[in-house]
Amino acid sequence: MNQLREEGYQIESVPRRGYRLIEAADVLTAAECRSRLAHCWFGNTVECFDETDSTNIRAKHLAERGAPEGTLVTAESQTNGKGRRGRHWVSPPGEGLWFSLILRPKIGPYDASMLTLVAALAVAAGIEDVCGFPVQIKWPNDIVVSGKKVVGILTELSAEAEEIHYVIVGIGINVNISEFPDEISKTATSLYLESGRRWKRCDLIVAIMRRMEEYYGTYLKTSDLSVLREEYTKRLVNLGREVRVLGPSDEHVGMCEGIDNRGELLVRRNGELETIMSGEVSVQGVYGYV
Ligand code: BT5
Repeated sequence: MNQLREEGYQIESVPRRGYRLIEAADVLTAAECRSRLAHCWFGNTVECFDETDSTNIRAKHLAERGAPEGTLVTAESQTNGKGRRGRHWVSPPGEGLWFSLILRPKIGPYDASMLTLVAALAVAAGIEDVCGFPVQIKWPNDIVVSGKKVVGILTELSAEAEEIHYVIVGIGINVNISEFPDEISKTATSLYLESGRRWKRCDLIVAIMRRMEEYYGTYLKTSDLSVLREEYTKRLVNLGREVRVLGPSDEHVGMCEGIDNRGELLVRRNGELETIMSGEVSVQGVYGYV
């Protein structure tokens, strides 16, 4: 009984009769993911870690050893969760979804940045399938609810000049987190905080894998976002707002007019329309995070 309680099951002792299970724990197991994704190509191979440094690092090791496209790696907690450009990703145990997916697309390395936008669309649609409330995308890789970040995506690539070996799409979702550290408490939120109810993480990961397979298939037909652009633009929180574009050496402000077929952000500045590539810059709202 103590072992089950430690794993998160809520168990009540009933005098003279034994024990009663009050609430099943929200445990994420490889067996459950695999069986619920049986008809899906994504999730064909699943590894669930209890604690690990970063699921992107684990997925990378598996990819180097030949793991197939669609391999899914999850962790209950990460000690070295990674954001972009060396930033840290807060990944406490049991309350979030921290996972990575291995892809092996036959596209050129320069097209890989679009996969972050494809993943953002799939995660947004998967969350809506399960939770039923609308979520938006902050270009290129954040999902936001009520103007706060609920998901971050980190896409990493191993490639030669013309050929991709593999892509790791790392996704962090704040599912049932009720409190954040001070440094992100103003900009971060969770599905629980936004809805007042707890969500089963396996339901979410299954919905997202299904959507990912669908949107990835659509993307591969053209190797660009021509088909997905309209849907992405509908979800784009930056659309029609002033954005601050922070480059490596300068920063400027312009009006966001959407994305182009390559997923670059269209920003109008002094009458001129410029395209912003995601690798080089960060984009913020003029008055805060969005
Ligand atoms: C990201 O970076 O948003 C990408 C995050 C990817 C995390 C996943 S978890 C599974 C996989 N394994 C990994 O090691 N990583 C991936 P970026 O856009 O650079 O945003 C990072 C910034 O978000 C930080 O500097 C904080 O300000 C903020 N942040 C950190 N943890 C957060 C959280 N849990 N929720 C919301 N914001 C957070």
